[in-house]
Amino acid sequence: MFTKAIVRRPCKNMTQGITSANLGTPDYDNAVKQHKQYIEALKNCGVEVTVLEANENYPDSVFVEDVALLTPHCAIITNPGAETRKGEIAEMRKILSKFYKNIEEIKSPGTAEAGDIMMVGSHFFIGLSARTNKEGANQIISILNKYGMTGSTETLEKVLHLKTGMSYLENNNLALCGEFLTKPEFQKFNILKVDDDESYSTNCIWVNGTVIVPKGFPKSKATIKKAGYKTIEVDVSEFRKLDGGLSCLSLRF
Ligand code: CIR
Repeated sequence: MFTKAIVRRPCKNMTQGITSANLGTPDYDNAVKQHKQYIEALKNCGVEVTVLEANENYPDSVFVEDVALLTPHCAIITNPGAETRKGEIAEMRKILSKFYKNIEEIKSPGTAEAGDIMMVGSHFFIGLSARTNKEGANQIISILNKYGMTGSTETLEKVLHLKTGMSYLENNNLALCGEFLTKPEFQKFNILKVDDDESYSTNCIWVNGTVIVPKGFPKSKATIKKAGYKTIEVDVSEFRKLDGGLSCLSLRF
């Protein structure tokens, strides 16, 4: 169960955020509205939400998930692979010290973004991507081992972050799409296949028995409901324009 979440309000400079999406420039006012609805959805799932103020110095700072990996035993401050995001970690370290006694960090030349890391119980799948390198993944695995947890790596081919293409929904259920569907290590899960035309919705989040899904993907929503979950739809179209999904917008712990 999660009891808490951390989010950061979008900043006006989000229009300068990194993107490969080709969906146009995000509309700041609409992003603010959508972000408020996202916070409401988290609260409806029973978590207490810490809302950080917008930080105009970092256009992508709304995507808080990438700068820390929160585990039941420690917080790991990452070292983002994107140059313009590296500075986001300083403030996050201060904030997490209010919640965690054990705070670890990834050091250069290791890079990691936690959008590349998926928690399945005490095991963590780590995507090797343009943002998370082998050295970063090895540092994460060593830290996890120190606290009695484990990690393993996956090489990404097409997607930005590991969780762009998969979400663990607890109870052995794994939403998967594209390049991940056939990977042998995921065959032990009950795979909830996401069709290519709804691939954006693979990034959804389990929060205390409810799955928050992006608005506008009816097939995925039906698949998740059929697997026994209550769903809440949230429109995150403005964040999609910056390659961001639902999970990227919060840290849940
Ligand atoms: C970036 O490229 O870093 C942001 N525009 C999007 C980050 C999305 N985060 C995630 O998938 N965990």
